[in-house]
Amino acid sequence: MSLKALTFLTAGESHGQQLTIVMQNMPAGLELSADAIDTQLRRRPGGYGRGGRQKIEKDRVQFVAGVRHGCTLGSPIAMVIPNLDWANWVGRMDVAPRAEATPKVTKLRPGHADLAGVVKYGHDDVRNVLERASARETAARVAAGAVARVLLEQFGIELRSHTLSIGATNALTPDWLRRESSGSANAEIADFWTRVEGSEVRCGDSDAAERMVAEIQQTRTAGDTLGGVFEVIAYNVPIGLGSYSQWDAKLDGRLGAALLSIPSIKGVEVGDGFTEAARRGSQVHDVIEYDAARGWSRRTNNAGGTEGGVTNGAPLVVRCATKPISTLINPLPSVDLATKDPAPAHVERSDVCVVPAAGVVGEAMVALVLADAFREKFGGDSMAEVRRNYEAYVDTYRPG
Ligand code: EPS
Repeated sequence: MSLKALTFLTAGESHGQQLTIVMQNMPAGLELSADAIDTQLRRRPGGYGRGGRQKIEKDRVQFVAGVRHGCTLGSPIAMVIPNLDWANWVGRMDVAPRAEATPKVTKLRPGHADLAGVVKYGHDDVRNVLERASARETAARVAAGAVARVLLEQFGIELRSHTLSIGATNALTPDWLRRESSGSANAEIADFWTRVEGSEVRCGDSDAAERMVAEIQQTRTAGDTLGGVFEVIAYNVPIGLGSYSQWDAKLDGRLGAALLSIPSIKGVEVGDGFTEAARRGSQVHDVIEYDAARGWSRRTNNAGGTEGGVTNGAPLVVRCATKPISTLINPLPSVDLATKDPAPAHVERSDVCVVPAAGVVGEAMVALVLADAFREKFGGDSMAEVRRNYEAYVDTYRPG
């Protein structure tokens, strides 16, 4: 495996004291504030279909290393996000040994990491698995992704995400959204994203959004859960991130791995992915054009911004299929770990649908992959050095 240029680690249990994030190899001299991270954290817990936990948490980051006077130092960056719900779990989630026994979770939930986790780690309490397998961890990813995003924004890269479907309800999405090389510079595209950010299911098709909310309501009443599909688009990505030279350098593979690591994500496609399989090559490949004023461009963007595992200058487009989450209020039949007798699965406060939140997490993971590939391509220890390297390279193909 190649050494990653930008690395990050997260730690923390869902009902533990805090989430902790450590990032390595961000350049020095990047302006970074807790506000920039909190702005992204605020986008994740919203979304119709979340459970009671989101009323408790007010995710805010604290930088504890790597930043001084509002600027990165080039040393590892450490951040923490306190879990406000922890106060309600003191005792049950104590780090120190406990005299009195804590009730164990033993009824295994199909679809969660419960069974595989207890067998793998030798636990007799499913809580020891579910606390870390919980999607609470994605708050840490959004914080790391927000740091990556601050770097990318310095070079005009914009990241967006929206919901394409929830359950059986599909949104109609204009094709120009994925074709234009600029996000906020285009008024129609900017309007679409404003609508998405204002939608409680993060969907730019207002009719479909209403039907999605209704479907979530019906599903909640039935004690069930719902999945869906979201799309992430990155605008203004330079040509040349990733490489065809080695299997693990290919950007598509890196995106796939990063996105599939998000809890509940069971499928990823780049560009038109699965629908391309049924079309002829002449209908799929994006015709190349050159214009002295615009430089390189494509008539279409079916490839979703990568060819040969390398970005090609078109918007990067990835879609993720999210399975319905696995804690059901109307539980599926299962087995009790302690007795091996049949028992309904464990029921714990949870969400009905997390697709809108998952889109925000998807954006964060795409930001981290792009920032890693960006650091790999342009190197540099300080922002001034990164910028020199970036400008000199982009000048080799930029028109004018
Ligand atoms: C989750 C279960 C719920 C979610 C949680 C993920 O938490 P709780 O068990 O505390 O009600 O709300 O997501 C978050 C806490 C979050 O911040 O996204 C699970 O089992 O994965």
